[in-house]
Amino acid sequence: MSKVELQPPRGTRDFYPEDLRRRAWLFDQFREVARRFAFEEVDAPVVEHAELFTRKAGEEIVEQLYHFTLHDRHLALRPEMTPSIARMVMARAGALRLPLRWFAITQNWRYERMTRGRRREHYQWNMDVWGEPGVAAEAELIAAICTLLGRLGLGPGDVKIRLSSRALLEEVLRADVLRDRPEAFAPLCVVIDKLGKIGEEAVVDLLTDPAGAVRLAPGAARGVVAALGVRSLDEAAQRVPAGSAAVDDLRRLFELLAAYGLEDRVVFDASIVRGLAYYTGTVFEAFDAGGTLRAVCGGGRYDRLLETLGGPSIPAVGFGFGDVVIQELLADKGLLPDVARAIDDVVYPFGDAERPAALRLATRLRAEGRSVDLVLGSVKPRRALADADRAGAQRVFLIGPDEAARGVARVRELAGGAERDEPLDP
Ligand code: 4HU
Repeated sequence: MSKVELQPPRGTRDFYPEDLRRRAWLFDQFREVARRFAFEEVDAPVVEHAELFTRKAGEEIVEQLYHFTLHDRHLALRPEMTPSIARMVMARAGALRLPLRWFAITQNWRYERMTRGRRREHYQWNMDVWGEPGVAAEAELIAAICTLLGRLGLGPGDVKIRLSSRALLEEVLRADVLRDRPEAFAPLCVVIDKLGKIGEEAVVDLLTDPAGAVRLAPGAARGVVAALGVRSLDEAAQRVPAGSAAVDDLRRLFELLAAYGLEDRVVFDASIVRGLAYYTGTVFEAFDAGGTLRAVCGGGRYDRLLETLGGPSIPAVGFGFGDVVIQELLADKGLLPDVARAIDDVVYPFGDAERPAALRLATRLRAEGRSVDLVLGSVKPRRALADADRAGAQRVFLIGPDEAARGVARVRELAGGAERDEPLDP
């Protein structure tokens, strides 16, 4: 047989121990923040019925669905967690106490066709609040993101959250270019989300494409792009009727964020719309201040997702925070830790005769909760000590013929080099 391919499938990653330690460290940060905000962890299968994800708004996430048919079932690897969470909420809608706060850390998949150097999987920390229509939910979620960023050493000068509202944009457009075409709003958002990536001309082309879902007149399309350029919430407020619910919500949200002490972390940015069709209200993304990387995280309110899946009406808001961009940013800033192994003790029998005593000692230490590396095979003392040092162990228990005869182990503290005897059976 020819040798197997050593690279994992294109766009996927192996995690060697040092990589997995770093990933586990990041996930621990996610979990710790989720715990402090009293969110409960959930999970769901990575394979779902493809129809859970298919929508007709032209979203990249749907066009890149990693899907296949097996035994007449059309299945897909999840490209994001929100639809699975929605399915879980819907399945128990009558029995759940709302509002609920759930989080998940999941591997998500996309079948990216232009593949050179592009990834097909990533992990994402997802936090959602279901059953709370008010912006207190948004404020709590954004506070959780900021808590995480702060723990990682990223201050307001490093990462800012840009925030807007699709409800506000919808108010502006409904009074004008979308007066007769309310159904064009979601696909319009999907298109204008691409503004930063493909530029104004390409966005106007898509908004006016006679074969597209939006089909604006050229002047209207330019007006939409112009509306995204408003500089402040006050300026945006002048474009909607007085008493706009969307403006009131945004003002209230900024008040709450200020009360969390986050006024320097979150800014209004009318150009934020997000690329998913299901958002209905607040939308936000976090970016590095250097402006060189993709979004660190993003989220928003999606009050009608459950209805579109055939369920009851339950308001919801959430975010996804990926594992890739944050690690790039932390690496750039020298904030990515080299996570050491966490071995406590190495137990080292000199030879076969001492092995039974050594494994009894290892078993006792393990029962005490210590992480114990029992040296296997016959290893030279220098090698055993060097390995113990590399593994970051605190202590080495050496058992040679003399120690075994006296019923002790020679204990060496690797930090200071101090040595003493300790009874094998205390
Ligand atoms: C996405 C979804 C699944 C996998 C990857 Br990589 N990226 C969209 O951010």
